[in-house]
Parts: sequence; structure tokens; C-alpha cells
Amino acid sequence: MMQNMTITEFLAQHLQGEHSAALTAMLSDIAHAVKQIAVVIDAGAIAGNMGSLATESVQGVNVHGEVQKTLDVLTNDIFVEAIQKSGYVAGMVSEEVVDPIKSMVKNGQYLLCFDPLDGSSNVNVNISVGTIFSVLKAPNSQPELADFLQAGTEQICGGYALYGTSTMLVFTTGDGVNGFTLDKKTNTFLLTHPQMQIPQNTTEFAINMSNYRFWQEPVQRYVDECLQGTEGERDKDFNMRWVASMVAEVHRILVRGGIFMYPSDAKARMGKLRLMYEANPMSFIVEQAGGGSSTGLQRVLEVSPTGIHQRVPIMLGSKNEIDRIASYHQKKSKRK
Ligand code: P6P
Repeated sequence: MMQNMTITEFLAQHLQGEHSAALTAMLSDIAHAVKQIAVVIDAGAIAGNMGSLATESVQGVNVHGEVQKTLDVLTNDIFVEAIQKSGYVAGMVSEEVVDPIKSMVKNGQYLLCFDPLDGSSNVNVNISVGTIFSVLKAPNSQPELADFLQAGTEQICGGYALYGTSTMLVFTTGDGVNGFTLDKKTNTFLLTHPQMQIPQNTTEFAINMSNYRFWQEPVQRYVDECLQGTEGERDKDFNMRWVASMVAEVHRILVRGGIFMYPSDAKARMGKLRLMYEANPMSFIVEQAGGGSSTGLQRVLEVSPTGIHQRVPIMLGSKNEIDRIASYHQKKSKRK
């Protein structure tokens, strides 16, 4: 693959089949929206967007009861605006909007689920954040809520933008995972990470340790063994990371391996992360890069959705570690 080819050249060369023209147009519009969001994020406090929407009068919380940041709404509007006018999206689901967003056009063939700014609470402390998106086929041009409730295996595209030390766009359409870096001199995304692959093994795990006492036994067992290293069951010592920004964690795992976990716990029975626009697209990407993604009891991609904002426990990353932690869950469920 030609190093540093533009995203447009890449899509023209690599997208084949029935979806190629529409997916090329959609990904080009997503790239355009990401560039606009990157400008807003880069402006930081100068643009005056660091606050939250909650005021005495405006509640400013999303469907999950989380306080909405100004940037959550601003980036949501940028994404909706960029995609809604196109001719290929019949409807959208956003983390920031309770109900599905109808498209302005009547012949759209896709559904788009997205989290416009994942990890937004990191923005005012200048830590990486991202946008996550998932593309499904629309069963008809006037989709109802139930039409979005498709398992992750039905996705035709999954991707994320990472607003980090550089701005990147990483996605899969089912034929491997490719990463593009925004060249800010020319405002063009260039292919810098062709065919990304996750190492099968790792010595790095990522989890919010403050929830330890709430975890189920298989997760406590797995993390205990990582902490004990060669003094316990494992033949190696482990390192730990926790950025509190899923996109940053997943990108690190794509580049150098690792395991990211947000399991169910006594506080959040179904975990914290949302299935349709966080867990599913990230699981599609991770599996396409040779990794694994599990709820502990099944592939995340095989979960049958019951709600557009439902949460799901997730453990993803280096395949051999995912297989190990899944085996701990299965042993426990057999004992039960
Ligand atoms: P905690 C960000 O709010 C997010 O949805 C993910 O990006 C991130 O991995 C997780 O929540 C962080 O959760 O419990 O550490 O705040």
C-alpha cells in the first residue's frame, strides 16, 4: 500500500462492492466532520467551550443522566450537520440525543450510531478524547427505533477519531483496520498505519482499579494475577494504564497490544459503556485487527440489542488475554 496515500485515494482503491460509492461518500463526510471537531478541540479554553450545559434553568444531562458538556452538544451538532444532508443515511443514533435522529432525505441506505465526543470530561484537563461511529444497513428509508437494534456482527463499518498528540481517523469496513493521520499543513488525512494488528500477548492491562470491590470474582481473579505477576500464576509481570478515555485506550492496544476492561460490577450491573456506539464499533475494529472482545460470557458483537442506549460489560484487546478472562467467567458460570 502506498505510504501516506490520502484517505480519498485509499477509499477509491480499497472499497469494492455494493457499498463502495456510498461508504466512500460517508467516510469522506465523517473525515470532514472530524477535521471540524479537531479545530474546536484544539482551540481548548480559548474558544470558551470548556463548561457544562447544566445551569439553574437548563438541566443539561443526557439520556444517561450524565452532565452534558458544551462540547458534547457542539460536536454532536457538527456530526449531525455533516452527515444529515447526505443522501445515504436514513437515520442516526447519538449518545447525546434520546431518540433516533431522522434524516432529511428519504432514500438513505445506512444507519449511523455515534458518540460525538467520548471521554469529554477529559477535555478541560487536556487529555485525549475521541469520536466513535458505527454504520449499519437501513432495512428501509424510514427507520424506526427497532431498526437500529442490530447485533454488532451486522456492522458494515466501525471507526473512531482520536484527538490526541495528533488527530487520527481509524476504521474498518471488514477488510482489516487502517489508520490515517491528519496533516494539519494540508488539512488532509494520510495513511500512516496500514493493516493494524494487535499482538496476541501483552503485559499491559487497563481498568479503573477504584471499582475493585464491586467487580465479580472472575475479574478480581484476573487482575489479582496480573498484579502478582511472576510471584503468582503468571509467567510475566504486568504494567497498568488508565486514561479514562476509551478511544485512547483502544488506540494504544491497536498499536502495542494490551487489554481494556469495563466489566459489570455491583454499582453498574451492565457496565458503563454503550453497546451501539462504543462497544460494537470498537469490538469490530479490535476483532478485525486480530484481537478479541467479550462481555465475559459471549462475543460483544453477538449481543442482541434491546435498547439504542443500552450498556454492556466489555473486555477487549490481545486475543490470548481475552480468552483467559473469558475462561474465568465461563468456569464461574458453570460452578453456579
Ligand atoms: P471512569 C468516558 O466517560 C468513558 O465513557 C470511556 O471513554 C472511558 O473508558 C470510561 O468512561 C471511563 O470511566 O469510570 O474511569 O470515569
